[in-house]
Amino acid sequence: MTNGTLITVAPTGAESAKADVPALPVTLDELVTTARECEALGASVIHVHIRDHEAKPTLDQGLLKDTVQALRAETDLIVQLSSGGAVTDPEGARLAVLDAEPDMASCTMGTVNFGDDVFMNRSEFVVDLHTRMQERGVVPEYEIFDLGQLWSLQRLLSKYGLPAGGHVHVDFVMNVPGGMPGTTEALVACKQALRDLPDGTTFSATGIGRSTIDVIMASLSAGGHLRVGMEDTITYAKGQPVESNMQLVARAVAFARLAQRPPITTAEARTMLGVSAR
Ligand code: KMH
Ligand code: ZN
Repeated sequence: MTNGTLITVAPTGAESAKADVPALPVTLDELVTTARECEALGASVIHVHIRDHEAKPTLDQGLLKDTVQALRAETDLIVQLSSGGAVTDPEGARLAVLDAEPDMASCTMGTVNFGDDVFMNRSEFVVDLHTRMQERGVVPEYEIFDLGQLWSLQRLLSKYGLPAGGHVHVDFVMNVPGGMPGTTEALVACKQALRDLPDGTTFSATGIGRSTIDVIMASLSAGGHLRVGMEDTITYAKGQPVESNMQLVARAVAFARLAQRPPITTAEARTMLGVSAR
């Protein structure tokens, strides 16, 4: 078990518009440049949403395949595609993300209110996603928006078996309006609930919006890992827009170093997560 910190960058997401957030990477070139710079700073996983030529969220198969190939060619990062997409994406397109053959994909463990929208994740859909990932050797990151979703994960694993790679890694996505808050108390409750999951289960945490710093500190002190990026945070401090994903990764790395849990390498991250070497 490493004492270091796995740092995931989530550079784009599906929620912010390029017109509102000009620093958001939306083209393949912008994404690859961001990925290289974040890797150099200490990120080892990239959580990817892509945009079309109008900078709108898309799950286009060809673009997803090009993206996976380009990130593999230009970086050593673990490439994790979002299977969540945007709240409007249909289940079929979300399952088809796996056809782009990423190292990892996200797998959200239940339906959650998402601001004024609903992020739908029916049980049957989650089972489909989990079993298809097992068949294809794609390692899941289970996204947990609320405490009860950890019990759904425990039921999923006991009925359908461990994920590809044999290791369970979850990400607590905190402070979504409709999910759990981005507080130390909520993170500790989630961590305690991990006792019902397989030994060695690891966790990252993501604090949406202004909860990002509280969640970074809570996760580091609780032995967890970090996800940061402009998918989750577009304001660096009050009245100060985020300038780049690198700024957020650099801040997370600085916190991790202060906690004496420096960023782990991509090779260490592969070993920890059960992702095969290329
Ligand atoms: N964009 C959200 C609806 C994921 O990537 O798996 C879903 C999301 C989670 O971002
Ligand atoms: Zn996402």
